[in-house]
Amino acid sequence: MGWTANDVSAASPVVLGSELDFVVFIRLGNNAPVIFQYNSQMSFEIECTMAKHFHVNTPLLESTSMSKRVGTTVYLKMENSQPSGSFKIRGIGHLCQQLATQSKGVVCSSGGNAGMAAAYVARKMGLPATIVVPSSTPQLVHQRLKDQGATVKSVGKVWDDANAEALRLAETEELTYVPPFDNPLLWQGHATMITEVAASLGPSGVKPGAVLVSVGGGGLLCGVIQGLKDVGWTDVPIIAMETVGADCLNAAVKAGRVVTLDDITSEAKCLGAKTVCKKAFECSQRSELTIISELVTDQQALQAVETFLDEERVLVELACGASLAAVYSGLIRRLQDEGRLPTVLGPLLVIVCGGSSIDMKQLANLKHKLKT
Ligand code: PLV
Repeated sequence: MGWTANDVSAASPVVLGSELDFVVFIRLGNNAPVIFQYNSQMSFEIECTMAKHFHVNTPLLESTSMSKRVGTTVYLKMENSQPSGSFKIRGIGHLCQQLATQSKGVVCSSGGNAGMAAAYVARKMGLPATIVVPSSTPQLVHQRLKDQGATVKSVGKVWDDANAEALRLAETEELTYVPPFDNPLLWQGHATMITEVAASLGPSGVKPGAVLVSVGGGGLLCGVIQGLKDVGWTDVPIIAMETVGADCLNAAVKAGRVVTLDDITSEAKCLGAKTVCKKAFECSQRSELTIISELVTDQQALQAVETFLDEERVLVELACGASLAAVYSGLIRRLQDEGRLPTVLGPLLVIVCGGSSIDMKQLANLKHKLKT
C-alpha cells in the first residue's frame, strides 16, 4: 500500500471495535483522514492506545461526615461517576466484549441502569441496541437511553415482564442478549471495582471492615464476592441492602430457598427483580463469606439520597439510597450492638452504585409519593 512508518505514527486512532478488528482514522499530512479497517492479517503493526474496557477507574473518597456517624472511616467507591452513571458498565462492557463483537446488535432488559450501560457500550462498539424496560421506568431514563442512540421498548409492569420480551427479541431478531445481573461475565466485570479498591488501600495495609452493597437481582453482590475472593479479602463481611417491597434476596434468605415475590411494591424500581439469581442466594448460604441481608424502607432510602446530596453533593437514585441508608439510619450501629459486626470495625467500604433514574423533578415526585 506504500504506507511508511512515519505516516502511521502520524495517525490519530479512534478505536471502534475489539482488539483484533477495529477501525482507525489515519490523517496523512493535511489530507482528510482515511478510514482504515485493521485486522491481525495486516503486514505492519500500528501502535495505538486500545480501549481495554469501557468503564473508568472510579475515585475512592473518604467521607468525614459518614465516618463521624459510624465511628470508623467510611470509603465511598464512586461508581456513580462511570460514563453510564452506574457500576453496571463494568460487567456489561466485559460481557459485550466477550459475546458481541460479531453481533448484529444487542438487546437488554433493564430497570434502567443496565440498559444505560448496554446502550453506551453498543454505541462505542458501533452496534444497534434495543433496551426493554418495564412501565415503571421513568420517562427521563427513556430519554437518556435514546440520547445514547438506543431503541427503547416499554413492556409489562416489572423487569421480569420486560426480560421475557428481551429474550424473545434475542431469539427472533438474532440479537445478543445482555442480562442485567445473572451471568458470570457480569460478575467478573463488576469484580474489578474491588481490585481497584485493593490497589488503592492495599499498599498502606488497610483492609475494609465491611462492604455495603445494594441488591436487585444480585449481580453486584456476586461481583463484589468475586472481587473479595480475587484479592484475598474473604473474611470481609458484606452487608446486602434491599428496600421493603424489592426484597427478593431477603425473602430467599428467610425462606431458605430462592423464592419469587408476588410484586414489586418498592419505588426503588432498579432493585425490582422478583427473583434473586441462584448464585447470589447460594453464596448467602455458604459459610465461606459472611453476607448480612438487611432491609430499609423506601422512606429511609429517600432520606439517605437527600442527606447524601446535602453532605456529599452527589445525586444518586433510590436503589443506591438503600445502601447509604445503612449508614444514615443507624443500621451499622445496630449490627454492632447485636454482635453481627465487630464493635471495633475496620473501614466501611460503601459501593455508591449510582443510577440514572433521578433528577430534581424525579426527586420531588418521590418525596410527594413517599410523603417525606
Ligand atoms: N439494576 C438493574 C436491575 O433492575 C437494571 O436493570 O438496571 N444499584 C443500581 C443503581 C442498579 O441499577 C441496580 C440494578 C442495583 C444497584 C442492583 O444490582 P443487581 O441487580 O446486580 O443486584 C431490575
